[in-house]
Amino acid sequence: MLYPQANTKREVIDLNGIWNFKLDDPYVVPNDLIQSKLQDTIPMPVPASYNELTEDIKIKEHVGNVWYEREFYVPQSWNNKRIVLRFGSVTHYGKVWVNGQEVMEHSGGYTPFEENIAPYVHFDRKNRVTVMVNNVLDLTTIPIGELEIRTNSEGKEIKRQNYFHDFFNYSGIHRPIKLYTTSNQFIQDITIQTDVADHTGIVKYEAQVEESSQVQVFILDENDNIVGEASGVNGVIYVNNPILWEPGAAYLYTLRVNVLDVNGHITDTYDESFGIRTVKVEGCQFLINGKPFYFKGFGKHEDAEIHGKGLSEAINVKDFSLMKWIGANSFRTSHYPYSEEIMRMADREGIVVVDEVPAVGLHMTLGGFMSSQKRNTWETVQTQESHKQAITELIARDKNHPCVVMWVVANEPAGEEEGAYEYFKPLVDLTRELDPTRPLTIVSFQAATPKACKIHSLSDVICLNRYYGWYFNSGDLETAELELRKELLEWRDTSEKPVFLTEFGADTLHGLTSAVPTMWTEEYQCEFLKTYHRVFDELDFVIGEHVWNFADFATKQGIMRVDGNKKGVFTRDRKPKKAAYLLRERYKNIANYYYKK
Ligand code: GCB
Repeated sequence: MLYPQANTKREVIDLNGIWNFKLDDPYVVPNDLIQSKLQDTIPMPVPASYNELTEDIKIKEHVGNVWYEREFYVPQSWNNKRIVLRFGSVTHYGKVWVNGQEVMEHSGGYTPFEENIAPYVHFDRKNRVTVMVNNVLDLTTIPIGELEIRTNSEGKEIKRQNYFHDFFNYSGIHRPIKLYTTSNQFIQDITIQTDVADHTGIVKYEAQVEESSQVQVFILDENDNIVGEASGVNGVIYVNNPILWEPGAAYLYTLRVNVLDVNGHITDTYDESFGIRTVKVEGCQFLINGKPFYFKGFGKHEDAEIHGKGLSEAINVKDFSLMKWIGANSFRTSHYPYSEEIMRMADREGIVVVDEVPAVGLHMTLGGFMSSQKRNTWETVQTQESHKQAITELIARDKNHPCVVMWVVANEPAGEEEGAYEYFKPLVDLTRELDPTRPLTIVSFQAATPKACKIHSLSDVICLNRYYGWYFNSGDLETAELELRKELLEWRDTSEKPVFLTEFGADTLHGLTSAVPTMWTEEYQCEFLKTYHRVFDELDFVIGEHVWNFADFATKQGIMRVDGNKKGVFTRDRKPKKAAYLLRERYKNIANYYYKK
């Protein structure tokens, strides 16, 4: 799916800013509501999570529908064009009306959706766009959740959203809303796959063009020189001696697609940037451009004070700056697709991305570990369809990003439970069919040991989230080290695949110190990391380490967390804890390539 682009043939209007907002409380019948403007609204920014922008707990913890509305003009010069209304993401479900007419709906809180609204807009007066957002998670959605509705002793209905993942269920319109034009003869999509052989870049492209007569394609280098060209909706272009996209040294080419009408006039054009690079798993190595790469970095979150999961370009720039400062070369989009804006920045900055589907919490026993109810996950969830949709939409959105080197089909599912293989096999097949060029993985939960795990054969890289020394062997790093080493060696013998520690970390209260490293202190976080580092450095099949987490982040209220998850190497407002200096020292001495001989 193409990102909205203003160019010689396309225009973009930004609909971000303050919208009118209200809770659906009491429940409002949509049909009544959309005939006239929303009443009794409060101002609400887009993009942002709505949860923490007022002092009202009812808004923070709201479960169900909320409404957003604003007015906008469409320039008369846009008449006779396609006018596409596009949402970067609405979490988790959105339904959209233009001038009271329903135009689209979308489930899945982290991927874009759009529709041509030309038939519904006025050119001689204001237009009104109304969006209903719903944040309910259930056993059919990705991520999953369960809605608990009960009546209290006073007869009042109490609604509670239970969910099995460890980050706050921020909701709202999280990413930009844009209106853009194309001609009626237009480029719907572009797919680019690259390979390299004998100093030649092989660029395979496919353009999906509506009502086309003729298609021209050019490859431009960073100085806008044409280095290759072709015609037709698909083909292969060879680039001699290409400058490869490398971690830490990004080089981006542009694939320009022009659509021409019968008279040879250009009716639509689109510039898609891409990198020439290869990715491959071979033996116990992860190869980028044929060289063994070592992942150093973090599992992250889109999370910040005040605006929650709403896009902030400022936070993103700050985070990339901190990642560079500390010497990281990669991050994982735990536990959902991040904004398109982040992905574009990672391409540009040469940061490697492990790209994750929002399939988190697929583990009924883990999620419900405080309850006596034990359910088999795969007999309980009904997520196969939404999971397929989430995979399809992620790959459609991110397939052309050189920064993306691996797909994550799920985080910590119940891989040790009966039925896991049958659940995942079709999803993995789908992922490979949609993108045969990148490896994939299913990130493993601690209970899915080499003996217990039923799904590791489906992954190209064994990705492990491990908490020896925290949830297990709490406070005992000596035992933690032995257990970690033992398990990793078992993985080597069981799988003969590369092993990547995608999570390991200790909750740490910034400023809490102790000469004797004890849990929650900054010193313990440092000792914890050093313990893991010792083991990683002994084992050549360990090809990466992502600390959990880059920064402290918000979680739901509960007895397990004090003001959120504190496993950040940085605080939530991005101040370094002591561990940041330790990591910086380590990362500076780890090259991107050939760290493990
Ligand atoms: C995990 C999860 C992550 C949690 C983390 C923790 O394994 O993947 O979402 O936040 O553990 O801190 O417990």
